[in-house]
Amino acid sequence: MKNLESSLAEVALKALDSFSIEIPSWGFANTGTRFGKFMQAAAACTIEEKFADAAEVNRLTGATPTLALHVLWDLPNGLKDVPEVKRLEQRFGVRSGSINPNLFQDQEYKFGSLCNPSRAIREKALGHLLASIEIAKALDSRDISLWMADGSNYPGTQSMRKRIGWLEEALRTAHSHLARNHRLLVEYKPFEPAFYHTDIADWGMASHLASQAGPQARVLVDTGHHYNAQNIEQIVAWLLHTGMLGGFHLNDRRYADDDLTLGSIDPYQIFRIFHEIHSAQSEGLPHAVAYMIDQSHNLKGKIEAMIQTVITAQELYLKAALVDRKKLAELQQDCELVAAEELYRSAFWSDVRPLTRAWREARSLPADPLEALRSSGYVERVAKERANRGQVAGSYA
Ligand code: RM4
Ligand code: MN
Ligand code: MN
Repeated sequence: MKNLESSLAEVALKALDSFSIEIPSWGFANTGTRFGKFMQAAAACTIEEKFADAAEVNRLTGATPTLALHVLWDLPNGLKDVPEVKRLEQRFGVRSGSINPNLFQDQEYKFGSLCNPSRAIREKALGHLLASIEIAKALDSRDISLWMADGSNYPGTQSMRKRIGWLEEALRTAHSHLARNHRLLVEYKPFEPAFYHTDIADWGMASHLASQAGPQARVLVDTGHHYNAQNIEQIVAWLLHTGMLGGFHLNDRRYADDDLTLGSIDPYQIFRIFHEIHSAQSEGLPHAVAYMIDQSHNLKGKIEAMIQTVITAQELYLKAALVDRKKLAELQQDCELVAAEELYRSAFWSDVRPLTRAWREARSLPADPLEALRSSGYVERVAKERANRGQVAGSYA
């Protein structure tokens, strides 16, 4: 750090030290599109392999201490699988992160889970959500992260209002089972797999449901879950203002929920989102914001893509940390439009790579994690080990 201007270096150290990103177990598994899967020899099939890959990402980046788990894919036997997960946590030095219930794969969920017209199916879905909360308790995970595929495909075929009521009721019950340190994160998405209406289509609906559920519920913003041209940083500003921001599923998109590499299409948007958070933090943001990656690459090497994403997130987070917020507030107050915009933009355009590199060196991490992955031979080694064992069927897992 000594060669860098000391105030900049200080901002960088502080910003990067405080920025951890959770990686998803499903990001290491074979995934595909609705047209097919391209298998990768190095893809992880077992929970042990997923922990091993997560540990490799954390070893090289120093920024990913937790692994998000999807209950059905990672703990198919529910609570019974917890001791094994705990052993893996110890062995690989990575903790379990958010617990993601799966309310979209079982045949019964064809017409919905928590919003299904059938009481029995709603109860089954609630049972799974409550079981997921118990898993979070047993693993000492803070966040239970709920995404549902519920919705309908044809106008007039479902009562949207009845479904709101069922959902409110289910989330209230779920909330009453949370431990004191838990948070229930409610994710929204306006399309896919339902294409006429989804039961939690946007941040307003998610925020309403979270407030109805209770004080420990928050909204989860997946950056891929918006219509084109949506001003996501404004949504983030609102959620910060109302105290309802729980965290992010980070990824990029061009058309739909593409789950492309963060910043590969619109890095400025992620910068603008991070700016809102830094700005709220500088005014004493009262609660935690979880940063989680939600990407599962079909074409790129999975570990490589994960590391590339972590690096990109750190760079954009740091760029946003460099905005001179005091000066910006003055320019905003005086309506100095061009000067304000130039100040904002110049932070985005500054090359922070020397700073991230210096941070890594100061923390005894590889200066170039992607290069370190290549020279470690990890991917080739696990590809060989994993090549000939049977593939696990099913999406993501
Ligand atoms: C959804 C959503 C969820 C993720 C699933 C696999 O589109 O983003 O967060 O758990 O995909
Ligand atoms: Mn998501
Ligand atoms: Mn998604």
